[in-house]
Amino acid sequence: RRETIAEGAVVLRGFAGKAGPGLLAAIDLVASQSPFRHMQTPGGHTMSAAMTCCGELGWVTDRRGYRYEPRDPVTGQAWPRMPELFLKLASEAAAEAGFENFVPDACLINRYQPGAKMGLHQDRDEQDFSQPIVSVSLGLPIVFQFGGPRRSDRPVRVPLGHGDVVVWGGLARRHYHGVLTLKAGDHPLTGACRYNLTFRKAG
Ligand code: MD5
Ligand code: FE
Repeated sequence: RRETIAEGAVVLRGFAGKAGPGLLAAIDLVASQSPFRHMQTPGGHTMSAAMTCCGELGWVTDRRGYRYEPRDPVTGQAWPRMPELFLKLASEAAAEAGFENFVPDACLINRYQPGAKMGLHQDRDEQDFSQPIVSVSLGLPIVFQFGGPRRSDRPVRVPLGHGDVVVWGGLARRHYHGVLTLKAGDHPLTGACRYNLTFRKAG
């Protein structure tokens, strides 16, 4: 159930499967307070994945750039609090991969519908790169692309399905990555969507 895809990148197959219904209910609660939205990139494109956040800090992008904000720019309010189930799952997954005491302050929730994708990029808006990132896939499967420290490094493709959790630490933390276009499908829990929860220590 534990696969290493590169130094510092560990896939825990199905780790979040049992928690699926609870996680979906928690996503709905977060989204009832801070709705999913399609953000603008600094280059003026609209992101194809819809996003919302919870926790002390939320990741946002607009024409001014990428950053973390303590408030949701759509509602003007603080982001919804991080559900206990999210904190528990993220810290258990991190510990399973060798990172004890992981306490995320930010959770980005990505919702992919058929046709949505995320191009190769690095996560580098966080303060502390010694902390891992934990990502949780829910619903429809997708193909993840995992590259190297340079954009030109040829990525490997890793299929990710419902309940799969990936812990990105060490060197992998700074590698280029993205997901291919989501194909249409119907998942018993999420219908036509894939959700990804990305837990980070951002501040
Ligand atoms: C997703 N989301 O499937 C992915 C999962 C994002 C994002 O990439 O930024 O919202 S997170 C995967 C990840 C995080 C940090 C490092 C690496 C991968 N990596 O080194 O490959 O929606
Ligand atoms: Fe990323």
